[in-house]
Amino acid sequence: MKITEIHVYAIDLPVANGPYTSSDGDIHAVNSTVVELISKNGLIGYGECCPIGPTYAPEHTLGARAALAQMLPGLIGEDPLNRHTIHSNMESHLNGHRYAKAAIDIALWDLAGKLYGARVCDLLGGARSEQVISYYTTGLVSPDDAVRIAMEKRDQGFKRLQIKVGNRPIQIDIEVIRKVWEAVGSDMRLAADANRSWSARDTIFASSSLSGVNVVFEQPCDTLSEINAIRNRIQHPIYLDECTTDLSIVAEAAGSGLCDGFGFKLTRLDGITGLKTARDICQARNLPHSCDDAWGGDIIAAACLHVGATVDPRLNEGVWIASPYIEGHYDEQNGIRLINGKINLPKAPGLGIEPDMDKLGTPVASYA
Ligand code: 0XW
Ligand code: MG
Repeated sequence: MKITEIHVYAIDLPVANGPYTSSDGDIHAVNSTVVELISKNGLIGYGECCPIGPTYAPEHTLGARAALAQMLPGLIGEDPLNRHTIHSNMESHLNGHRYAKAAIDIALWDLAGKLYGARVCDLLGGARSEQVISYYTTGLVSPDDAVRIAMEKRDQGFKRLQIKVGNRPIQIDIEVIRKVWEAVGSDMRLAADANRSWSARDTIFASSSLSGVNVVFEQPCDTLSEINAIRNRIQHPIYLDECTTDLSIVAEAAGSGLCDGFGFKLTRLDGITGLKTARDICQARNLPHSCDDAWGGDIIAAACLHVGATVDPRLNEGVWIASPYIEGHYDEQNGIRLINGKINLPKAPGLGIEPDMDKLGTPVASYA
């Protein structure tokens, strides 16, 4: 089998009910990139890459498109079932830019599933459940709004809440976390995500002020060195997110006890191939983790979901998807939907998403 055509699409995803807020700033719209891989026998695989603006992480939209333009011509004629060869091929054309490689990787899994007549979750070892747990993110809001959102989401069925904090006086962050804990603490697992913005000093202060409050600190500081320096000076569990820029760091952090869990990002870790390895590293060390991405439409959501469905339920922190912030779906019938804190796995082979090509529009680049 050979790849005969590749098309790249750019899709505007305005943030509905927005803006989406975090310590990295307000997001009003994102622009996603969809990759369509067509094989000689007519099978099609879809992948996607959707950085959330240029400040959350080094990944950014135009970087993804430039990286794809660098790699895609070299993939024509390759066997889409041989992921190892394709990853080597991508490495031979471009160092780094895992998020763009991830879009191709996702499309390869989708295509392989369609060829074998299996869902991606089945290729990954099998779904633990047909309904995968999710979690909700409050945004960077006032203590009263955070409590209101927490109670609303608890009542809707969410069992986990990520409270956005940072980039404001630490006393406000402490108040937000404490009030949410007092309102829903025993009903929901809580994480406070500063998205790198707390100093080591503020993290130590927050931890001592929140003694007895059952909350995980997700990516409190910017660098691994800062986190390492305060690791034994704080009482709260630490999860890494933005620092996990490759599998080597995941293996190092898991193996050395630098953290107590992870908020993984699918496209930061090379796609489904990398995220499943991260899943297995966590299984070996009993480390809880989520299977998220920064943003994205139905294709990213489905890819996260298929991996998330295979995570040991003891360790599963859920799959975060952007769908509450996106109007409509690439695939109106099978699009990934969040219902009462859970997400149903699609039934069809591959990712189970067949985008409406009218919604993807005209390709911004094509290779044959
Ligand atoms: C809540 N998320 C999974 C989505 C946003 O893009 C950021 C992220 C996080 O945990 O940092
Ligand atoms: Mg995070």
